[in-house]
Formats: sequence, structure tokens, C-alpha cells
Amino acid sequence: MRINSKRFAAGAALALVATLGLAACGSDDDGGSDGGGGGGDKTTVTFLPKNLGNPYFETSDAGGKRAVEEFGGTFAEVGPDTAGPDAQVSYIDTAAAQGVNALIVSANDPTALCDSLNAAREAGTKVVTFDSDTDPECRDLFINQATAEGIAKVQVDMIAEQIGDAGEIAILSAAANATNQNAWIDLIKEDLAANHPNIKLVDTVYGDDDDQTSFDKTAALLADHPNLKGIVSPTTVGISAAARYLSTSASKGKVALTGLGTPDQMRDYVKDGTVTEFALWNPEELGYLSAYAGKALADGDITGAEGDTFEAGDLGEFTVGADSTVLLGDPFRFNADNIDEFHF
Ligand code: RAM
Repeated sequence: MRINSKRFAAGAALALVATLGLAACGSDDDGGSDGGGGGGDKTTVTFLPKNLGNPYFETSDAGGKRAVEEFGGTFAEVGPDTAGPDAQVSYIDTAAAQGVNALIVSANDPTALCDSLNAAREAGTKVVTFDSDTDPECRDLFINQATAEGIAKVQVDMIAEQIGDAGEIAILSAAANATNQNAWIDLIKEDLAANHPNIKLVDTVYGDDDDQTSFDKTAALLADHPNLKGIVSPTTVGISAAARYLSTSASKGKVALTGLGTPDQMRDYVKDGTVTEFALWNPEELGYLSAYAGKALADGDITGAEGDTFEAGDLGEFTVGADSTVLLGDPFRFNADNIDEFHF
């Protein structure tokens, strides 16, 4: 778990710098007006997160911007306000019409974007999914933050440790169609069934990666399940909203909360005893790697075939694995002992 912590910590520091740099520009989209691919030889890269306003994607996209600046390309970030299944379609169509060289997408739905993505690819745009994949035939590469098995297991291990491996738990997820959360939830269920017979998953609810919806769903979970011992929220929006609810409720310290969160959003709740431990990878590095992958595809250095290798700046060389997937690393656990080392 700590193997990558040096590289992780360095990336976290850079994440802060990059995030501040992005904020200082006063714009999330400084490549939009000249984002077309025609003309110059600059690689144009557009990031399309699940939704705007989520600190997780602000950090990942800042990593992408840092990479694009390093290789002298043009960066843009666009996206919907809400994480709906087809809310990203119009942004894909626009990017294709502009002729951007590489489109980097975290998909709200595995299939709803496919027609648009494939039309963009036919028009010459390389499509990289990151964070949340589409069906593999709709993109050139998927940059995976960690294996789905590893992400599921760390969350099951943490909740089992925090509730004495017994009792009722619930899941507060993101949008109901999210490819990443749904893959993790399936594997969480498998792990619980195989290895934790005394933990009972009594409910799975969806906060849509919206803060208020996630907050309200937390309240409803506690009301509906008076014996609840723990909540697993595999989304940074969900876990922070749930922590905010729990922190002022009678359930604080009695109902465990874990899942996937950013250190900045969770710090206060770890310090006030609402949350013991949660996990994540480094979103800044995820965006950085995704931008370099997009450039390697756009330059024709790789096609996305298994065994292809490419350089990703200060992260070094990566190799494309099965199903045109590139793996960033392992999830990392944050708790009171280490959370102050991380700023994103
Ligand atoms: C939210 C999003 C994102 C997911 C993280 C953990 O920010 O749902 O897709 O990877 O949580």
C-alpha cells in the first residue's frame, strides 16, 4: 500500500500547484476559442469530466493541463453541470466539430456516449476514457486509476475493519449508470459474499454526484435502517456529503463511513472523528497520464494495442495492457496519521 507513496506525495504537491495555477487563470477553458485542430502543429486536448464543479475532476483536469503545457499543446476543459447519462453528448459533438486531436472523457454511462464518440473517432479525434470507462469499442484507450478489484477490496477491507466485520451496511453511490461505481459495487458484493458472511448490504442508493442529493440520501439511509453500522460511498461527492451529514448527527462515531474521497474534502471529518479512514488514488496523476496518452495516440506513436509503450512526462513509461487499458497504480488509504501530507 505504501510502495508508491513517494511518487504519490510528489504528485500530490504538484496537484496543489497545478490546481492553483488553473484557478489563477480564471478560466477552465483557455483553449476553447482556438481549440480546432486545423492549422498549427500543436496537439489540442479537451478534457470532458462527468460534471464540472467536482474537486476530484478539478484536480484531475489540472493534471491534464500540466501535461499539455509540458508538451506545448492546447488544453481545454468542457462539461455539463450534472452527471446525467447523455449530458456529455453535445460536448463530444462540439469537440469533434472543432477537430480536437485528443478527447479525454470520464463517462457517465457505458453506452450512451458511444455513437458520438465513434463519430468523433471517425472524424480523426483520438478518444481516451479515464476514471470511468465506456464500452471498449467506443474509445481508443482507457486510463484506469487502479484495478477495479483493488478499488473494491480496499473499501470492503476498510468497512470490515471499522465495524468489526459484522452488521448492516449501505452503499451511497454516484449516478446510477456510472460505469466505474457500478463495476466497483459488483465486486464489493462479490467480496462481501465470499469473505464477510456477517456483513449484510441492506441498501444501495444514488446521490448522482450531486452534493445535496447525496446529503439527503444519507439522511434517508439512516432513517430507513436504524441498525445501520456503516456506509460505503465510492464517490468523492457522496462521501463528503455523507460526512457532513453525519458530523452533526446523533450517528456521528456510531455509524462508520468510508469509501473514496479527496483529502481536502475529508480532512475536517477525519479530525473531528466522523471518519476513520478512506481511500483514493492521485487524480492529478490520472489526468496527467491521460493527457500524455492522448498525445501518444494523436501523434501516432501508439494505436492503443496491448504492449504499446509511451512516455508520460515525469511519471515515466507506461505499457498498454489488455482491452487497451493503462493502469496508473494502487489505491491509497488516508487517515489521521497521514492526511496532512496531502493537499488536493
Ligand atoms: C467522484 C466521481 C469519480 C470517481 C470519484 C471516486 O468524484 O464519481 O468518477 O472516480 O468520485
